[in-house]
Amino acid sequence: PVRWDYSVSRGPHMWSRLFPEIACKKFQSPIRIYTDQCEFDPTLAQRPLVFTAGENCCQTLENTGSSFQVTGSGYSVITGGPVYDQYQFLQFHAHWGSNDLEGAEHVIDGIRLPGELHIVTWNTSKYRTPQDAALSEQFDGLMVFGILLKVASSDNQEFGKLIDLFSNISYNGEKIDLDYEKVSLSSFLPNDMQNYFTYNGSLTTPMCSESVRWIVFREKMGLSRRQFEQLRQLKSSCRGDHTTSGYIMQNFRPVMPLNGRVVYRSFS
Ligand code: BO1
Ligand code: ZN
Repeated sequence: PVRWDYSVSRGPHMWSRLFPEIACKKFQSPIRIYTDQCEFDPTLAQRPLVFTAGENCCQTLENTGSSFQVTGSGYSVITGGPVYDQYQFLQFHAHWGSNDLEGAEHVIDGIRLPGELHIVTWNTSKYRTPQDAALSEQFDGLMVFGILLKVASSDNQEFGKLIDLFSNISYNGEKIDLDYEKVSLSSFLPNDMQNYFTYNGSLTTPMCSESVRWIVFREKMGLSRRQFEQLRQLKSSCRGDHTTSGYIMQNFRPVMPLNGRVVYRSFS
């Protein structure tokens, strides 16, 4: 398989050359969102988004070489909002920058925040496997929840639990069980799940499949400066591999053209 990353030679500006299929895709993510240019959809407010936590929803924590990732076993589901199908939790990961002036993928009202958390869910009503859902090229395959990360004056306790474990996943490919850590997915969702933007888009990494209903929450999550620094300490190389060095930082894709899509908001 063709390798991709966030470097100059294999990074976002090269993805459409490395994977020519990507070049002709029109409904890509992330995008710029302007609150006053979104269309208010009153039906969204009538159908609240509901998250139901299942047991063992956060099973493993790993370094994927392009982010940290918490993977679940299933049974945590999200219903309501813009969709009628049931979506099951798969994994969450994040994107961040080399400094506090960049890192988020979605840019809201012209402001680029230092990071963005992505909670990835798949449609269990229509598809057989997460893979089928991701490759469907139907906007109902996956639903990804974006939570923008901002700098806060104090540590985020729940995020801190994960960061405390980062010494076990310093290198690409390293993975640990979370069985005894009691990481709860609900603490990574915003308190206010009813105010959000939603649009049809893509995965933000190759193959950038156009299979995603995006939900970007209005409420942001705060991490301390120290916690952002700790994200930037994860390594993109494998343990013992001295041919490459480097840290996971600037693992975000630049904004892509809207190409006539409408972004809806759940609030007036
Ligand atoms: S993102 O949230 O748009 N940054 C994003 C990017 C890539 C994936 C997921 C979310 N990759 C997909 C894989 C599937 C896999 C799924 C869940 O993640 O393409 O094969 O099933 O881990
Ligand atoms: Zn992501």
